[in-house]
This record gives sequence, C-alpha cells and structure tokens, in this order.
Amino acid sequence: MSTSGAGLVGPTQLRARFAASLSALYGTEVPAYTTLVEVSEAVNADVLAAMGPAAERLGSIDRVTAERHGAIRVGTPEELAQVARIFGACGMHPVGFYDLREATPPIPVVSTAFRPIDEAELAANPFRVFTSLLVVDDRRFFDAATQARLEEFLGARRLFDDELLDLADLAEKAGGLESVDADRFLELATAAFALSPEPVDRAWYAHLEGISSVAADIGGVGSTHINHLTPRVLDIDDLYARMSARGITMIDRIQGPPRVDGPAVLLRQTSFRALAEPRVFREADGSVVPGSLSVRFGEVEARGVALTPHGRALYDDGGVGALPATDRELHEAGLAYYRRDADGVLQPIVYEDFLPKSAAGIFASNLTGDGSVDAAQRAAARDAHWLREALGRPLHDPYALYEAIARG
Ligand code: OOG
Ligand code: NI
Repeated sequence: MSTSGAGLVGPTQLRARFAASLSALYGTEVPAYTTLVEVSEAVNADVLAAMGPAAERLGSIDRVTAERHGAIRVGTPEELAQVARIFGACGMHPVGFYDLREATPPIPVVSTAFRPIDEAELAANPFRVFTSLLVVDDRRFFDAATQARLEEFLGARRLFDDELLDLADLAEKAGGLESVDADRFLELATAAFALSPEPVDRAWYAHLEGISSVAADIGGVGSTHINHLTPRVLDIDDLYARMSARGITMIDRIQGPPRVDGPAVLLRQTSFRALAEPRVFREADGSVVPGSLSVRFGEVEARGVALTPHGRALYDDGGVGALPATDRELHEAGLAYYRRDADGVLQPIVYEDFLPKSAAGIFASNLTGDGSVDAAQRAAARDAHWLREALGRPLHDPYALYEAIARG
C-alpha cells in the first residue's frame, strides 16, 4: 500500500473507491453490466472451488473479484492532460502507446492505459482505464471543415470542473486527501463519467457517425462517459457460454489468444453488443426530441502471463502455437516474465496491459457502420513522444515495468 500522511485517504484507497463507485454508477446506467458481474463472480467461485489455490496463480481471488478496467474517450490533448491529473490522484499512471488508426478497421484515436505500476499497488487494486484521444487533424478521417468544427466544439466544452481538478492536484501533491475532500473528489470524479442528459445535435452527430461512430461518441456530445467497465474472469469460455445461455447476445468470438492447455498468456476478451440507451436530440429546427444511441457495451476479460518483447514477437507472428506450453520453457527461453517464490517455484507475472488487435476488435464489434477512411490523405503524426508531451507526465514502457517486477 502506498503511504500517505496521517489521516489522509491515500491513492490506493482513492483508486479502489473510484473503481467501486464507477461500477455502482455503470450498474445503474447499464443493467446488463450487473448481470455480467454476477455471472463473472459465479464463474470465479466455481474455478476457485474446482482448482483451489492454483486458481490464484495469476492474482488473489480478492484482487480478481474487485478487478475492473474501464474505457473512456476524450477529444483534445488538454482533456487528456486533465484526465491524467484525476487518475494520478488515484495512483494510476499512463502506460503504453496504442495507435488504433493502424488497426483493422482503422479507428481515429491513439490510446494509453492509466494503471498502477508497482506490484503492491497492482495487488491492492489494479483498476486500469483504457483512454483514447481523437486525432482530429488526421486527413484520412476528417476533412479541413470537419477538423475546424471539431476543434471549435471540443475547445468550447469543459469535461472536468476546477473543483475536481484542484482536488486531484491536492491529492497528488499531499499523497492523499482528508476524508471529506476524498468523498467530494470521488463524487465529482464519478459524476464526470456519467452519461449526460444534455441534448445531442442530431445533424452534427450524424455527420461524424458517417466518418466513425467513435468520432461521433467523442466529438458529437458535450461530455465524456464510461464506455464500458470490464470485470475479470478466471474462465472466459465458461463465462461466454453462461451469458449466451442467459439470452445475452455476445460478439461472435473471444478476442486474443485461443484457449491453450499450457499457461494462459496475455489477455482474452469478449463483449456483448452495445445496447440502445435513451438520449435526447436537438433537431435542425431547434426542437428537442427523445431518441436513443447504442455506444456502450459490456466486456469481460481473462488475463495470463506477460510476454517479453521476444515472446510477444513470436506471438504476433505465429500466435500461441509459436510458444512452448510450459512455464519452465517459457521462462528458460526468455519468452514470458516469471519470478521464483520462496520455494523456488515459478510465479507468472500477470499481463496488465491491452492488445491493439483486440482493442480494435472490441471497438469494431460496436461500430454502427463501416465509417469512411481515405487512405490517400495524409496521416497526422502521433507517437509515444507526442503522447508524453500531451500528458505532461512520464509515459511508462510496459516492458520496463514487467522487468522491474520480475527482478523483485
Ligand atoms: C476502447 C476499446 C478497447 C479493450 O479492452 O481493448 C478496450 C473503447 O471502446 O473505448 O477497451
Ligand atoms: Ni475494454
């Protein structure tokens, strides 16, 4: 646990409480999420009963039960830097650079994941948020007029008010918040990610949706929201079957590596389709009418051992079939990260990050249309260095973090 001044609510607790309050919010907004959490908990209880302590080799059951990842989407570098301050207060740091514009299908965003980075913090509560930033100046997606209108629209909105950001800065500086301030911070931070009742401009939203429904979800509305909140399961194949049996339509596959007999590697994910949620629209004649949008969905994940750059290259080229099927071989060939416990037994180090291909698949499974991309136009330059400047804080390299945990 991180230390904090006497009586202060420190980052660890802020993070755990933030994850729990977002979960409570999302459950009221998307009732199918509550079903997903219930089924996940039932699957995890059954795996634990069947396997005993071996079920906990990739994290304690307490960690896994509380474990969530969220996804949010923002529109400007300034919004991203603000989000970084809020997550920073909760001990969540930006890790990794993902360019979803290069994925199939291309999505006009670049992303990072905010998460705890050291072992004790991950064990206490590993809450992570996949955070995507719209690339408004990428001509393959947006013509000059759309870019200008996006910049104007996004520049005029305020996602996070000063009180929230001031409390976030205070928490980071002091290493925590007094109890009343912590309550207020969590209340404001949670509310900032709730679905807004503000009317959506129908024509503007539709224009963006013709380009990319992710662009519309970001730049077509005046606020941000949690896009999904993902519990972790110990057996995702069983989860998939149980959700389907309950009549919930899942996407047609589980993303990431297939099930293997040997050690699970990296990350497997699946989702159910976005549900129609009531939203209010403003029509061209100024009238405000009820309608609906389908942008938020349910996702679930299963995690395995983290691969080294060498292991990952083998996986990216040849899939799981290119990897040996035992911990010992993975370790000895330097393909995955392990540590030895006091008895000399190999302990896998959990993969804490995301997979760009799966992320694209998760985005894609919930797009309302094909969108439009003109590959002949110029791309906007974005890389990890650019993202670090936008964040105004260090951007961590995931491999360096696994390396540090493996060394103990
Ligand atoms: C993010 C999609 C990626 C994951 O788990 O790979 C993602 C989004 O829909 O905003 O969440
Ligand atoms: Ni996700």
